[in-house]
Amino acid sequence: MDTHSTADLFNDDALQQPAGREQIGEQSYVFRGYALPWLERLLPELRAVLTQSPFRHMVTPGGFTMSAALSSCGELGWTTSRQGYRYSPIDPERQLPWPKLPDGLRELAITAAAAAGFDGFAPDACLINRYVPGARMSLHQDKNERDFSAPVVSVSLGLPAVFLFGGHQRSDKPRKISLFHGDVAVWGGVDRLRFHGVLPIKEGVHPRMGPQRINLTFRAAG
Ligand code: MD3
Ligand code: FE
Repeated sequence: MDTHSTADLFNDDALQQPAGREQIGEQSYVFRGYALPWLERLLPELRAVLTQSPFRHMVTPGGFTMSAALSSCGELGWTTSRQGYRYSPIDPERQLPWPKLPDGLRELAITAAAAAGFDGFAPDACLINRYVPGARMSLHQDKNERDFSAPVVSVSLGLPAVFLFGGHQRSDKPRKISLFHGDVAVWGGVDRLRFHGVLPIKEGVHPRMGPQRINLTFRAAG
């Protein structure tokens, strides 16, 4: 195929991937490729965490098994069960504390938060989501954290995703934002409680990460 065709130039992904910082809300930003220079440090740290606390599929209070598999590191990990959503210091699968938050992951989160205007971010929880093709996350708000004045920092790895950036009402029509390998998103302040979600991941194999998308979300939860 001719890669310089008009169709290709107007491809959605190309349009949504300029360099640098993209403002998506009053206090929300996507930093394209921000995590790429950190990956040689980050990926071994992530591998060590996942060896200790492997991905597992959790059940929602409504009885549905989530299509994204989860793990966590840091003082607190996010869990869901028939009993509800909550942060816990204990990995329920192992009945042991979650792996500690590795230094490289912590530094990346703090640096990205500061670049978005959130100085003094002190993450105590890193939720790790694994999406295989077809997995998704339906529209929700992140509201299990104690203090909404802290931002959330998200790192996307592997296969691309279409992120749904909604409003403060579930019924507000969300904007679609493509997130690629290495992109870092930071949102806080007035945008902290926006509804958001992830459309089903398309089939594919990422050259570095394989047939999956991994998303890290750093929060101050406790
Ligand atoms: C929210 N994860 O784990 S993070 C979650 O890609 C979660 O795995 C998604 O939602 C994931 O709770 C999305 C990315 C993100 C980016 C910008 C946002 C979430 C946002 C802006 C406002 C609210
Ligand atoms: Fe969320």
